[in-house]
Amino acid sequence: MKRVMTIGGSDCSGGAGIQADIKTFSALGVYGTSVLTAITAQNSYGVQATHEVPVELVEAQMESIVSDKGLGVDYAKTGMLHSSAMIEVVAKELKKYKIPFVLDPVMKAGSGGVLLEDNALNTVIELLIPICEVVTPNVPEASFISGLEIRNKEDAKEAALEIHKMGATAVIIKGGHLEHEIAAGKATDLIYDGEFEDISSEYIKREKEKIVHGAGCSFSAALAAELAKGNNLRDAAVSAKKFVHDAISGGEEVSNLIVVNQAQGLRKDADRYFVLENVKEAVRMLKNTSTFKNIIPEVGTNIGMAMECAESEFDVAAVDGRINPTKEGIHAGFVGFDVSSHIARMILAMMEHDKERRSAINVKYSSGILEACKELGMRVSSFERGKEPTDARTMDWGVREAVRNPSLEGKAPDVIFDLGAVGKEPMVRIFGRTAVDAVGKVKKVVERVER
Ligand code: PXL
Repeated sequence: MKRVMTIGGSDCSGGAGIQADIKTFSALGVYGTSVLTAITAQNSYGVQATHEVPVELVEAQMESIVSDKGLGVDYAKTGMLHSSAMIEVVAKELKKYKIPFVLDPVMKAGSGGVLLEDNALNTVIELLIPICEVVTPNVPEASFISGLEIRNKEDAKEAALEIHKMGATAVIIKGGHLEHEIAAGKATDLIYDGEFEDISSEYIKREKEKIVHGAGCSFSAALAAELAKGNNLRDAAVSAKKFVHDAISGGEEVSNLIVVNQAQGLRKDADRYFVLENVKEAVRMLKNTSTFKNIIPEVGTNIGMAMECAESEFDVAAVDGRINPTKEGIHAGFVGFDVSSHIARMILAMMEHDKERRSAINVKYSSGILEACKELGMRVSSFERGKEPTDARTMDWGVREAVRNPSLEGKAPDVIFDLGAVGKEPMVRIFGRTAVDAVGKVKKVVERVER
């Protein structure tokens, strides 16, 4: 495993600084070490206090990591360095051990607090820019470093050339601050390492946007992690940008704040796998329930489950070609994503009302089945196909109708049935948190019906 060392300040609010770096390193599969240069007291309103760590202790932390045969460093990144004296010692150590590093020229916190003293910018330019592999200013930082006003992309190019002349091997000026880009819904990073290149992504505008804090730190940490793994600058920058994009777009709501979620990509992949395995397990349970075949409707059964963050049918797993009774027992097609629009739309419509209710299965309609559901204490609702508007899609419309039933008092139903129409078989749909949960309900229903 590659080892990446961050040198920067603590953000007690957990959004930026060392905390963001460590989360990013873990998410990207590198081993993170951290050298603390300062402790900040901050929250979503601003930085309330800062205390610099003595420079001797910063030097000692770096020596401890570097001198250990087991630990060591493959790559580093710097964040909040605060003062000239700090920059001097950090530069000395990085140079002494020839550690390649990403320089994030942090000057201000997202909330406006000072993270670099005014007179220290010259020391960054003098001592760190000439020895870094890549420097990652945002537009205001690039403007301060180059001394040039940046209003558009041409200005950004001028600034990048200027900073490159100062000795940085490569410069990445992060977009996200240029008005016309934001207006066009884009955030474009400009890379210069002798040649120019743009990396664009969609600009994510969140309602509580000012709260999104730590994106810059996560970007430079992700860049250091990807470079440590041996990727070239362009590939590393593309990966780092995607990482931050996902962390922001998948940002978590913590009470009334939205925080950057560095684990978003991992969680999404894990959930995709969980959903797939859960539906497979549910299908195995159905196959092992011999009486289940008695409640399979004419059109067959399907069972599906959606990912937590499901946006479309692509995020819902189900059985390809449905589950049908055969002479040998119950037959089911393979389980995969995006194989049943019907069940997917039913679940997505339910999740508009209750995000936790991610699974559905359809079974035959009979008064006995419906009675059994009610006796088991399930909340039952229905819709009438006759009332369906001509331009509606049955499942989306039907679920939304059934969910609105005032007798539910705002709670999500466990069961939605309809009595069919000409050429349309009546149907019962049972919902659950997971596919296994939904099948658990189905099993109870069949047991009761068979009694
Ligand atoms: O985003 C840069 C940054 C770096 N380091 C610390 C910070 C911040 C921003 O708030 O607090 C400690």
